[in-house]
Amino acid sequence: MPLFCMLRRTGERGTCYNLLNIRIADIDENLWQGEKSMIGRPQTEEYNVYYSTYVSMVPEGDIAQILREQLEETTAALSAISEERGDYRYAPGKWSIKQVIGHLADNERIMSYRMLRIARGDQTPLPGYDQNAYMATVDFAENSLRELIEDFAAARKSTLSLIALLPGDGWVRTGSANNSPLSARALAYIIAGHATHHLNGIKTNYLK
Ligand code: NI
Repeated sequence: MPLFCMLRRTGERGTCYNLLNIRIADIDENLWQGEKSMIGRPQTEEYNVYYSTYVSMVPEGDIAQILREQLEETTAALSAISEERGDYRYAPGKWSIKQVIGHLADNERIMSYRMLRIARGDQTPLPGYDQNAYMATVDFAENSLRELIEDFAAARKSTLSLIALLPGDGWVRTGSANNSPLSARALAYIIAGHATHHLNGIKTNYLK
């Protein structure tokens, strides 16, 4: 059973990959339709308005495919940055590039953990987290840029695996996090939009 399949263009054959990004099968469009996860865009009542910026940054399409392609694009873009540049901050008090990537991995794990609980029907109110308090406890300068990129990629691959195996009815389940309603599929969009937000920030503020 392939863990992740993508269709490069409508009408073409799809390609399936396992978790190590190794191509393991080709499928035609008919089979693809059967395996494809149809995760619709979340309604606005499925997430706090705070997240609407992130959700709106996600293009139309299969969110699982979008998250997978984002992993490839993000890894490629970050890998082009030199180790020396990793500790660069564009202004005093701003996070370094390494800290932004560390934050991306933290956020990915927290959001996918929320996704699991909510998709399984868990109605326990989930706590928020203070990203600045988290950052104060860890010195990402001690890690290489490459280590941090690989850690983010590991977290994203775990998200992709969770998504690939999630039953369809899990996606529309809604729970509560940080005192607001939140659905599993909204979390998938928030994860994607949040990463896009920070990657755009790196390109704009750190790589000029
Ligand atoms: Ni963030």
